[in-house]
Amino acid sequence: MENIILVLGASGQIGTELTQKLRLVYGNNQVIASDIRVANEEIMTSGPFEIIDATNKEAILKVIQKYKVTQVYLLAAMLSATAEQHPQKAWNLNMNSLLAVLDLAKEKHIQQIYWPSSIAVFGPTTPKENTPQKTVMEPSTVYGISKVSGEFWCNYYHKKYGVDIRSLRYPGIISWKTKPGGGTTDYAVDIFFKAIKDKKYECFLSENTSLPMMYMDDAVNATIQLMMAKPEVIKIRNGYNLAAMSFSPKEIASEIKKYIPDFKISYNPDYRQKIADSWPASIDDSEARKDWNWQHNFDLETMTKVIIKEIQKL
Ligand code: AKB
Repeated sequence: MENIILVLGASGQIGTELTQKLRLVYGNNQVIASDIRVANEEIMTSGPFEIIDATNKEAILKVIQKYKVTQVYLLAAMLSATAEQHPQKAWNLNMNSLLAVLDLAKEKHIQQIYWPSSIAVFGPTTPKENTPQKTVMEPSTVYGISKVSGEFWCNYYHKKYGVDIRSLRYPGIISWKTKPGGGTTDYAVDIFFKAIKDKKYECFLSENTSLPMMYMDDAVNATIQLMMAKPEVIKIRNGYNLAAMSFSPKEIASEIKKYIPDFKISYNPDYRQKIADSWPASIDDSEARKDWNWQHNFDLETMTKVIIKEIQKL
């Protein structure tokens, strides 16, 4: 049976690029993009688009039935920094959307789900370096609480109802096509735009705050690779650790200086520093590498080179 894919949250940072790649892989008309707001021009015109509130199970079901959807990628979410400002809204969006999609799979309307977890499932009591797959998960953020709870729900629906749910604990995702919104790792995107435009950047994290990060291309490839893997190789149903690189604001700034020598960074940590301090500095993703052959392609050096080149062309 052919795959018909629905992407919920296709206007967001990851949703935009994931939808474009899925359309390349599966064909434009096999991938239905959706969001609560309109998407960019290319997403709107290259294939079907529907306005959907991802917490509205009936609205999702309508679209599933209209297009005979087999797989749902649920990318709609409120990220860590915004979630701290709007805890109830974040909980409602992040949880109700996941439970709606899990129920639709349990009721056999769809066959497979992708849902992103995050390094935010970890907290201050988690080992900070090379954080293992299975370890203490006591998040101190609203976003982290929603992600850890979501992971438990994914595991539960898989074990109890046989739902084919797959998930990755994304590190900070860095891209240049669509900007992120409301995350703690967003500085690592903004820094490129400000470096090229203003030759200076004021960072909201302190200079030595090291966090796990990944270039968008690697994140999109990992996601599609995980979804294409045979069910028997997927040993973890709550969320695979996933890693590519770790760096601090000071380290990315010095990499950028190789291309923009007069670039200056200054530091003015705000409430997001506390969030970053509660997260791991590096991640052990050996289970993903072992189970479904995950490999990253970009490190800080290669990613910086590509992003600077691409932003300069804009
Ligand atoms: C955030 O900063 O909130 C996200 C994440 C690490 O999940 N990028």
